[in-house]
Amino acid sequence: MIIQPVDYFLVAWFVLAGLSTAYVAWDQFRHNPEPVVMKWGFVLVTLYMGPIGLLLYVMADKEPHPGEHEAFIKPLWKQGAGSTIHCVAGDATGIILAAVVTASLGLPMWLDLIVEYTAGFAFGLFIFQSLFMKNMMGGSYLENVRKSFAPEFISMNAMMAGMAPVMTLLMMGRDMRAMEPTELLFWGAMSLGVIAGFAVAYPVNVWMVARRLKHGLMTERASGHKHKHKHQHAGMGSGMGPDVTRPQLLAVTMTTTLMLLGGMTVPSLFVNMRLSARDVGGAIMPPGMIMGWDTPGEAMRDMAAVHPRNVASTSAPDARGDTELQPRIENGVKVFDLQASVVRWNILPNVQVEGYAFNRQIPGPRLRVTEGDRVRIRVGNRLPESTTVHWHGLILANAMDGPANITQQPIQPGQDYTYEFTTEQAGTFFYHTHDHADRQQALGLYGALIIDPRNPAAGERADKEYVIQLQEWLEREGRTFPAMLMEGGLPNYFTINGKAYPETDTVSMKVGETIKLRFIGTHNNFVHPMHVHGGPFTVVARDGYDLAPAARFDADTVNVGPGQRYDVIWKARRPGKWLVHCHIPHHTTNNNVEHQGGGGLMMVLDVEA
Ligand SMILES: [Cu+2]
Repeated sequence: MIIQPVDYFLVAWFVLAGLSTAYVAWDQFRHNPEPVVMKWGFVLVTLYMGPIGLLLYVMADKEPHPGEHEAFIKPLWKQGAGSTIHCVAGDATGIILAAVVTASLGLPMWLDLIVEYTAGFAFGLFIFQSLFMKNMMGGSYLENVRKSFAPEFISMNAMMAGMAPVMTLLMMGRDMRAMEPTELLFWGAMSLGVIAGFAVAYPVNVWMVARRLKHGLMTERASGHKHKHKHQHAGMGSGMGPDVTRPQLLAVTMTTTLMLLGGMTVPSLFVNMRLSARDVGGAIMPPGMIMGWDTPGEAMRDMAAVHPRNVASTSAPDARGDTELQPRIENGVKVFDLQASVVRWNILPNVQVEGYAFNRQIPGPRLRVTEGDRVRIRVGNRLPESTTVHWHGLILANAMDGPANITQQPIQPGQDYTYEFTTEQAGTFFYHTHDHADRQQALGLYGALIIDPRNPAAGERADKEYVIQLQEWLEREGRTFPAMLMEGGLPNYFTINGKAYPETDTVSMKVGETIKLRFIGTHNNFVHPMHVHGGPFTVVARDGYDLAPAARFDADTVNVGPGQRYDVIWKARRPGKWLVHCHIPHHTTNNNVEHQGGGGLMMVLDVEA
C-alpha cells in the first residue's frame, strides 16, 4: 500500500528498474555478442539494481558499434564488473528467493540470513558460475563446479557481507513492512541490499579477474555458417591457469569470510534478529522509539501505527463523539449495542487520526441510565485485534468486569460478547477497553457512563452540564501511534471529547447560571491539572461519589489522573469568554503550535451578561 513518502520513491524506482531491464534484455538478445549466461546475468542484475544496472551495462558491456565488443570490454574495471555481475546474478537470485520463502515461513531473521546465504551460494555456484565456466572453458560440469568453488566462495562472502547488514537493518528498521514480500518496501530493501553487495564484492572480483581466478566479460560470435562459436577472452591468455599464490588465496579467503561473519552478526547488536516477519507483522514504528536487540515483537506491535488498511470508515470532519446512545428496552432491560472498529477521525479540521472507536465515534457514545436499571450491552469487535470492555468503578459480577484473560476470554475479531448487570451506584463513570489498554485505550476505545440517581432530587444539580473526557494522541508523519509515556511514544495532540481546541465545544451561559463539569480521566498517561478561569468551582463528587456537604471544597484546579472523575460546579460570575484548560502548557498546543490562543485541552465557557 502507498502510505509512506518512501512508497512514492519506490514506485518510481521500480518503474525505472522495469524500463532499464526491458532495454538491457532487448539489447542483449538482439545486439550484444555475448554468451547466454552473461546476457541473463545482466538482465537479472538490472532487475535488482535498476538504473544502476543499466549504467553498468552501457558503460562496460554494451557494444558501442558493430564489431567493437572485443576491444570495448578489455579494460580491467569492466572485466571486474562483468565478473561481479555473474556472481551477483546468481547469488542475489538465490538470496531473494530464499528471503521470500523464509518470510512466508516465519523464520527468525538470523535463520533467514543463513538460509539466504546457503541458497545464494548454491544458486551462484551450481548455476551461474559453473555453467558460465563450462560455457567458456569446456570440460565437464562437475569439474567446473570444483574449479569455481574457491572464487565463488570469496565473491559470495564479500557480496553477502554487503547485502546482509543492509537487508537486516532496513527490514527490521522503523518500517517493518520491509519484512513482507507483499510490500514494495521489501523489494526496495532487496534492491538496496544487492547494490551494497555489488559494491563490496567488486574490488575482490577485480583482483580475481586480474589473477585469472575468474573470467570477466567476453565476446561470443558465430563464425561463418558453421555455427561454431569462437570465444574472445579479453585481457587474458586462454588456457593459462590462475596466477595466484596459495598464501594470497588463503588471506583473501579469510578476509572475505571475516567480512561475511561481520555482515551477518553485527546487525544483531542493533535489531532483534530472533524475530520473524510474523512477529513484527509489517509494523510501522514511531520515530524515536528505542528498539534494541532484545525488544520483543509484541512490544513493537503494541506501539505500532494503526495500519490504514484496517480503517473501516471515515467520519465526517465535523462529527462529534460522546453522543448519547438511546437504549432499546427488552423485557425491562436497557439494551445497548457497541461496536469497536478502526475509524479515521478529525481531531482538527486538518488533522486526522486513525483511531479505535466504539460506534465510529471518539469518545464512544454516552451511555446514560438510572440507578437500579438492568443494563445489557452487546459488544461487537470489528478491530484487527481482540478486545474487551471494562465498566470502570461499577459494582457488578466478576464475570462482567471485562479484564481480558483474567475474568473472560478476549473478544476475538468478528466475535460478540454480551455484558449484563444491574446498576447499584449513581454518578460519573466510564467504560473502556481492558485488553491491551496501553494501545487500544490510547487509540480511542472509551466512553462516558453516566448513572443518574434513582431519586431525582439527590445529588448536586446545576443549570447546565458538560462532560469532559480527556485524551492524548501521537500523530506523526501521517500515521497514528498510541500515545504512551515511552521514548518515541509521547503525545503531540490532546483532545477534549475527541476534538482539540479550537475545535472543542464552546458552552453558552448567562451570568448567574451554574454548570456541572464532569471531568473524566479517559486518557492513559498524564495527570492533567484542569483549571477554570473566572473564579473557583465547588468540587461536589469524586470518582462517581458525592462528597458529603462538609467535604465539598472550592478550588480552581483539579488534577485529573487516568481513571479519575471529578464533578465540579462552576458559577458564571462575570460575562465573557472563560477558559477551561489543562495547566500543563504543552497540553494546550497542537503539535506545539497555538491556534487562536491555544490548542489541545482547552475549551470556552461563553458567558453573556
Ligand atoms: Cu495536561
